[in-house]
Amino acid sequence: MNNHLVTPYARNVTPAPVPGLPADFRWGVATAAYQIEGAAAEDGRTPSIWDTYCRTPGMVVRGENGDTACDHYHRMPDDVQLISDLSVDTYRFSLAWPRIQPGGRGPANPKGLDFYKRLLDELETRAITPWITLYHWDLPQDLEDAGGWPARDTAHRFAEYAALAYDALGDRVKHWTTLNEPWCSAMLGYAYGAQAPGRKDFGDAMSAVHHLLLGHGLASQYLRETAAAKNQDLELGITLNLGTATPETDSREDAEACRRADGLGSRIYLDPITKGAYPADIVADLALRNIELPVQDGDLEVISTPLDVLGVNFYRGTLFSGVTEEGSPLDADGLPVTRGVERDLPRTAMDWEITPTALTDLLLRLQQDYGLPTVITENGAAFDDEVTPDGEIHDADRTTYLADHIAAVADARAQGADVRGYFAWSLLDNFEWSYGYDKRFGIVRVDYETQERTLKDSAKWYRDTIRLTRDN
Ligand code: IFM
Repeated sequence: MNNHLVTPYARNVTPAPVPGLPADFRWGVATAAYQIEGAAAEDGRTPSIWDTYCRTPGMVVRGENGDTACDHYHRMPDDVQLISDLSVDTYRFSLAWPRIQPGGRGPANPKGLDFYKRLLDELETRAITPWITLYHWDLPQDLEDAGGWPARDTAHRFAEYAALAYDALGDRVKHWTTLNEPWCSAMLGYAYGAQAPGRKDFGDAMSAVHHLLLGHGLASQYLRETAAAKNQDLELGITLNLGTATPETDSREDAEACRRADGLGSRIYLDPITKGAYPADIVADLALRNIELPVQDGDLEVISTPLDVLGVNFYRGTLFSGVTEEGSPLDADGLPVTRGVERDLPRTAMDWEITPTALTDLLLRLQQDYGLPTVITENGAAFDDEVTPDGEIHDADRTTYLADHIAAVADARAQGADVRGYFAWSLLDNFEWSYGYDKRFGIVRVDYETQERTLKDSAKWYRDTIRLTRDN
C-alpha cells in the first residue's frame, strides 16, 4: 500500500432507497468456483491451471491454494440460506470445468454435475435466480499442457464443455455467461505471468485473446441453437472487466496512451463481439510488433453471435500518461509508453484507486458505443477488516464503496444507460488468486480456521438497501 497516498474514505452510510433504481432492478451476489468451492480432488475433479500455479513456488502469497477455500462444496445449502437472508434475487456463480469435464475432454462427470444440480435445487427452494458463468479461469491443466488458450483447439474444447453444461442444466437456468474477464485470462495469464498459467509472451497472449473469443462465440452459437430447438428461455452474455482511460494532460502522447489502453483493455473484446471486427488501430499497433491475431475465415461471424446482455465487472478507472516519468515517449524496449499515473485518491487494500464516477462514465460510454443492456456482474472492494471483541465487522469503507458505486449506477441510468442489475463481489471472503487469502472482498466474513460465516456491516447495509429500494 502506498501510505503517502492514503486518503480517508469511509463515511457513515445508512440504508435508504436508492433513487432511480426500479423495483425490478436485479440485485445479486457473485462468486467463482475455484475461489470458494474447495474439494479440489473430490468426486472426479482434475487439476486446473490454478491448482498447478498455486503449487509453483513464489506465485501465490504464502503458497496458498484453493484446496479447501471456503469449503462451499460441503457447506453449499447453508451458503444458499445466507444468500437468501441477504434478500438478493440473483446468485452469480461459476461452474468448475475440471469438475464437470475432468481433463477437459470426454463425457460429463455425473458427480460434478450433481453438485450444481443440488445447488440449483437449493436456489429454487429459496426463489433465487441462478446466473451461471461457464468459465472463471479454471482451465483443465491437461488442456494447458496441450497448448492452453494460445492453441486454437482450446476454443473447441471450451465449446464442447459448454455444450455438456448447457445440455445438463439449460432447462433450469436462463442466464448464461460464457467467459469471465478474458482480459485477465489472456494478459495476466499469458503476457504478464501474474496469474495462471504464468506465461510471459505477448504474442501468445494475443492468440489467447482470439481463441477465448472464438470459444465464447462457438459456445454462444450452441447455446442459442439449443435453446431455440428446445424452446428454452435464454439470456446470454459475456462478462468483461472494463474501466475508463483518462489522459493526464491534453498532450498527443497521453491521448495515444488512452487509445492503446482502451483498445487492448476493452475494444479488442467489445468490437469483435458486438461488431464482428477487431479495432483497426489495435490491429495496426500489433502489426508494428509483427503480431497478427490468428483469425481464420468465419471466426468473426462466430464471435459476433448476438448477445442479450453485457456483464460489466468494474473496479476502477485509470489516469494514463504516454511518456515515462523521465518524459520519454518510448520505453526500454522501444515501445510506446502506456503508463498508469497514481492519483491522490482513496484506495482499497488492493491499492486500487476508488473512482465511482468512472463507473457512470463507463456505463454511458458502453451505452453510446455498443448499445447492449448491461448488468454489473462484479463490483466491490477488499479492505483490511477488523473483528471487534463482540465479533462484529464494522467495514464502513466497504459499505461506503458499495453505496458510492450503486449511486453511480443509478446516475448512469438517469442519464440513459440501460443498466439492469448490480451484483456485489463477493458474497464471501475467498481465495483472491495470486493474493491468496490475504485480501478480503466478502460482504460476509469467513474465518478460515473454523469456516464460520459472519455478516459484515456492509452485508447488512446491502440487504436493507435492497429491501428499501424494492419497496419504494
Ligand atoms: O476476485 C476477482 C474475481 O475473480 C474476478 N474479478 C476481480 C475480482 C477481484 O480481484
